[in-house]
Amino acid sequence: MQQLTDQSHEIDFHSEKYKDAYSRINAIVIEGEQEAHENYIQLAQLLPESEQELIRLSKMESRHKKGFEACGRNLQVTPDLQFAKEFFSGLHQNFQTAAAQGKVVTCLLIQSLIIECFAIAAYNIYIPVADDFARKITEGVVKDEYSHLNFGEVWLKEHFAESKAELEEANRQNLPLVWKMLNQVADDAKTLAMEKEALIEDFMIQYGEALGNIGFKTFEIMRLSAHGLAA
Ligand code: Y39
Ligand code: FE
Ligand code: FE
Ligand code: FE
Repeated sequence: MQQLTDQSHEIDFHSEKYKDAYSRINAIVIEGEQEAHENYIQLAQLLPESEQELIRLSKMESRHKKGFEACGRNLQVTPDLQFAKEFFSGLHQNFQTAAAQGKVVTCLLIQSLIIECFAIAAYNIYIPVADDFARKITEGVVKDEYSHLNFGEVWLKEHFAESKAELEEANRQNLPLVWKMLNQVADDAKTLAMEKEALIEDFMIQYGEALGNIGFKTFEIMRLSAHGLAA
């Protein structure tokens, strides 16, 4: 079984090319985990009835950040955090604007659906091609990310009728940013043996499933997905 899934034996984790690409991808993950930590603290303030649970999720995100910092150190790579901040600036800005307006549905769509699905796709595709140290860390992290996605699904399912219009608008505004982000890192991801097509496929499967779980019908999911692509 290990032989079938582990493609990492062909990768030179210490080549300059690998480490250069890793300095950006590792930074994206570290910055993403930091922003996810902050986003769940803000969500805890917006949703007092789920405060304890959301603080728990925010603490998991800090642990993820520490784990990925260790992955960078293990390969003697310095993460390019400036690049990563710019990489997330669009989603970050949209989350902050929504939070300031108390738009909890938009905040949940951005963090608990879009960003969590992006993380799950990236980590699933990374695990079979990661170095041994990073693979163990990432396997632990991805389990947590499914539980974060689940939080968003459950809340939005319970409030589906009154959230639907805001979800559609938030999807239209934020899904195109994901394609832009994916294109921006496609070359670096490829250097880490992660194919863009595989990332897109995994993301669309996770995101489509999530939309279905909260109550969208299949034809609506197709429309929501296409809006993202076309914009
Ligand atoms: O909820 C979370 O922990 C998510 C913040 C972390 C985001 C990870 C973003 C991964 C994108 C990597 C792109 C690699 C091709
Ligand atoms: Fe911030
Ligand atoms: Fe995380
Ligand atoms: Fe998460």
